[in-house]
Amino acid sequence: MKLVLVNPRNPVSLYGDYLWQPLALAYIAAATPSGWDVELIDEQCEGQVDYERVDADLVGLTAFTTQAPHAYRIAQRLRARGIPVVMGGIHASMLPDEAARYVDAVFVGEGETVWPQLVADFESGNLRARYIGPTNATDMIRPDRSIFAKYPYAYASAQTSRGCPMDCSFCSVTAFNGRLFRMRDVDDVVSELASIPERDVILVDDDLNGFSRKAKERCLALFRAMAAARLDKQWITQVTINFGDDDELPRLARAAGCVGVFIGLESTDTKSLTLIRKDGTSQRRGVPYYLENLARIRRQGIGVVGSFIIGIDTQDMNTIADDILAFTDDSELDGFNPTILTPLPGTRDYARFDAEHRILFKNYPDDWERYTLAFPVTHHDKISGAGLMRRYVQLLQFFRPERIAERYWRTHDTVSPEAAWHAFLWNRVWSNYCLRGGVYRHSPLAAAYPAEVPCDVPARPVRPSLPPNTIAMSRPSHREGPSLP
Ligand code: B12
Ligand code: SF4
Repeated sequence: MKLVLVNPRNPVSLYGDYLWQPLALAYIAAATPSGWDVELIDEQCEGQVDYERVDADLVGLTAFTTQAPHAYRIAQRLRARGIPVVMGGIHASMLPDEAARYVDAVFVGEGETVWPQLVADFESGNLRARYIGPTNATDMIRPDRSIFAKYPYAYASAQTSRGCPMDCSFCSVTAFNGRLFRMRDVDDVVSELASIPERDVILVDDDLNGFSRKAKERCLALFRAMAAARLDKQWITQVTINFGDDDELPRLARAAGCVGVFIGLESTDTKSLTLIRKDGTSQRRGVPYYLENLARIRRQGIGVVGSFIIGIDTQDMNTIADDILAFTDDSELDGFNPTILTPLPGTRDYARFDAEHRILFKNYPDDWERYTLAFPVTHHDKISGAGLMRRYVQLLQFFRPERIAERYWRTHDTVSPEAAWHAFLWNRVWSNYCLRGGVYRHSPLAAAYPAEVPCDVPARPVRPSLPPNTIAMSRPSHREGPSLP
């Protein structure tokens, strides 16, 4: 019997170049009974796939929300050929009734424990319409990464914890994975990492360091064990800003191979951090807290990608883009993840915007393709959709190629060469996104970029990389740039 697992392409692809192994499907592959052949089709790597030629007894689809409409089209094509389709992942878990209209079985929740039952039901001709996996399991099986061998991913992926105790209003993690922060056994994680041949790894945890003392202790133990095992990895992950509360976590993380962290900073004003319910210290202290902690993390040789949201009700829409860009300068942020507030299914933001009748695009499922986080889908009293897009394009100035080169060398000289490389990969993907498949490809901004940012170390700018303070004073303003659409 043959199982084909599909990661559908995001049609308004956020990433021109896909770098990361979709770990969920390796867990499903591992949970599949022996005797089955398992093959992965990752459209993010393949582009167009001819589903008339796909040979399978059963197909498993995964999808983020923006991928869902395309996933449904794939299901229709396969089912027309008599191939049964199961869909799981975050979107199907949040909206199982919608998914049920397009597939034979919907899988809600985490897959490992209940997938073998689904396969057994399928083998006996009793496939049910819905399966529910638990989201409180603490034991995790090892993913079967052999399915990734056919694609040239830049990062292997692994996971050391699940769940998040916070409940930020825009995020679906707590609704999906639960509030319980579930931590894997340290030795098990280290031995799994040791079995990964690739040097570069993304730990796809929602929040590697968590918020409790217990979570921090586990993190310290994990880093010590990773360092002692001399894994020789360069890894990146997501943490929360409290990762930089003292030197200890970042110092040990670096010794364990950490080269970059992604942090949701979200906004530069404390009112907005309160509205979206970030952690208490961020709500209270905001930017000064961010600056202190980012400096502490970067001092240890770890680069930081900061994620921001525009379109929060309490933000000043006249200044927010300038404020965020000024923060990227002041903090010397190595990489950037700008987003527009988007009510994703299952989140508190979705419930609120919907109750206030402010969601503009509700022709579902097709309109889910607009929920890229780079396109305004809600109504605001203070700013029009076009205005919000202009602000967003303004933020994209961060990715101007000459700035990517300048930033690469600044991170190289002041943080670490490894941090520079990994932040560059992130920024490069985003630059290509501005240029190619993205929703902003028709903006005059795109014309100001070269056709593609090559995947090579950028040439050192003629102006030598300056020490941080001097750069801050002499760097050209982000506000200079091509005129906005
Ligand atoms: C790592 C990560 C990334 C990484 C890598 C993603 C990748 N390679 O797939 C990067 C940084 C690239 C990324 C980018 C984005 N991400 Co992201 N990301 C995550 C994160 C933290 C973990 C995902 C993961 O790999 N988990 C580990 C695996 C094992 O868990 P899992 O995916 O849940 O899979 C289990 C179950 O869902 C189920 N399952 C999954 N698929 C299937 C299929 C079948 C057939 C079955 C039976 C079961 C099943 O079984 C699996 C094993 O238990 C999640 C948060 C989360 N908890 O999901 C956000 C999350 C998925 N991301 C999210 C978003 C919004 C984005 C971006 C759009 C953000 C942005 N603009 O920057 C982009 C879009 C990327 C794209 N595809 O175009 C949202 C998606 C919400 C939604 N409704 O779509 C999430 C949920 C976070 C949030 N804020 O709510 N992301
Ligand atoms: S945004 Fe981060 S801290 Fe907030 S709930 Fe989601 S995973 Fe947790």
